[in-house]
Amino acid sequence: MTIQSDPFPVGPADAAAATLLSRRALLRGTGILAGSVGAGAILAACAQAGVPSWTFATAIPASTSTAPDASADAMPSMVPAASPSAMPGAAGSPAPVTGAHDPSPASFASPPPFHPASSTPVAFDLTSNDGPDEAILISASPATTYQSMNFGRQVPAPTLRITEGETVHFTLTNRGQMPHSIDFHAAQTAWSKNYQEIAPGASSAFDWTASYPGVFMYHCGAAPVLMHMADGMYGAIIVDPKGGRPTAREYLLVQSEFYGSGGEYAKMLNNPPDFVVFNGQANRYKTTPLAATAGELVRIYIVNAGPNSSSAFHVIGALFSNVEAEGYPANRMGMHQTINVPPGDGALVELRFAEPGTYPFVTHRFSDASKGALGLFKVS
Ligand SMILES: [Cu+2]
Repeated sequence: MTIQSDPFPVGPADAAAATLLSRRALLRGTGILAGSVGAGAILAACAQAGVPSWTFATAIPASTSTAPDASADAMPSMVPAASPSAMPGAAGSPAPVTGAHDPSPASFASPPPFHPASSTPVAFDLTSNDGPDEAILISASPATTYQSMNFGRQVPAPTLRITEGETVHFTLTNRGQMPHSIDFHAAQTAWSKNYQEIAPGASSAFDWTASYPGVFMYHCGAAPVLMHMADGMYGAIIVDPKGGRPTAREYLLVQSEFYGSGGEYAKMLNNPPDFVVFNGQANRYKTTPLAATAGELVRIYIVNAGPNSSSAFHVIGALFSNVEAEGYPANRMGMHQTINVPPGDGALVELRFAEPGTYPFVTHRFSDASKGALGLFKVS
C-alpha cells in the first residue's frame, strides 16, 4: 500500500508545502484559485480577461451592510469593530456577492434524532468537493465569501448520528480536483489503511463500529491537513449511548475558523483567523437566534473543528447543570460556567434557562467571539 505524502508539513518551505504549491498551481491553471489572489484586482480583471464568473474576491464588502442591527445595538462590545474596508483583504470597492451560498442548511443546528441501535450497518455516504462551485458565505455582514473545500457541499459537513455499538458502512466519493480523505474520531482503525488520500474521481469504502458514545469530529486528512480542515472539511458525529438520553431540546454547534478567502496556507499557519464561527457563518445565530423555553432541559453538542483555536464555550446568563467531556456519559461532571473544547474535540453540555429573555452564547476567548463566534438563545 502506498502511504500518502506527509499531511503535517513543518513550515512553508519543505517538500510537503511544495506539494501544496504544486496543487495550487494546478488549480490556478484551471482557474480555481484566481479569486484568492489579489482580490480587488482579480475582480476587475475577471470581466475583461475571460476569468470565469465564479471567482471571488476576499472579504467582498456589501454596499449597505455597515449599519448595526438591533441586536448588535444591544451588544456593542460583541460586534466586529472593523468596517468592511478595514477587513483583512478587503477588495476596496463594493461588489455584489453572487454565487455563494450559506455554508450549511438552516436546520444544521438541530441534529438528526436518536435512533435505537440496529444490527444493520448504517450507510453514510459523503462526497468530497473543491473548486469553482464551492464558494460559501462565511459572513453575511460584511458579506464575505470563502472558496471552500467540503464534504457533501456544505460546511460543516453533514452530521452523522448513530448509537453505541452500531456499525457504519462509509463511502467517500471524491468529486474534487484534489486528493481528499477521511478521519473519523469516533472510529478505531489504522490511518495507513482507511484514512489515506483518495484520488479525484475515485471512491473508497470501509466499515467501522462506534464503540464509545460521545461527540466527535470528523475531517479530511489529506496533505496538508491544516489547509483541508481550515478550508471547511469537517463535521460532527454524535454517538448516543445505547439507551439514548432523557428528552431535551437539542442543538449542535460546530466552532471553526476561517483565514483569508480560501487556500491561504501561510495565514492558516500563522494565525490569527479573520472569522471564528459557529456552524459555518459568523454571527449566524445572532441574526437567527436559537429558540428555547424557560425551564426545559436544553442539550448542546459542541465540536471544535479549529483548526487552531480552543473554544471556551459559555452561555451568558446561564450555568451548565451537566457537562460531559467528549460527550461520554461516564465523564459526567457537575456545574460549569465555561467549558474548554480544544481543536479536534467534542463535548456535551446541559442547562435550563431560568427565565424568558435573550441569552448570548460565545467562546469566552473574546477575540474570537468578536470575530463572529457569537449567537443568541431566545427563550420564551
Ligand atoms: Cu481534503
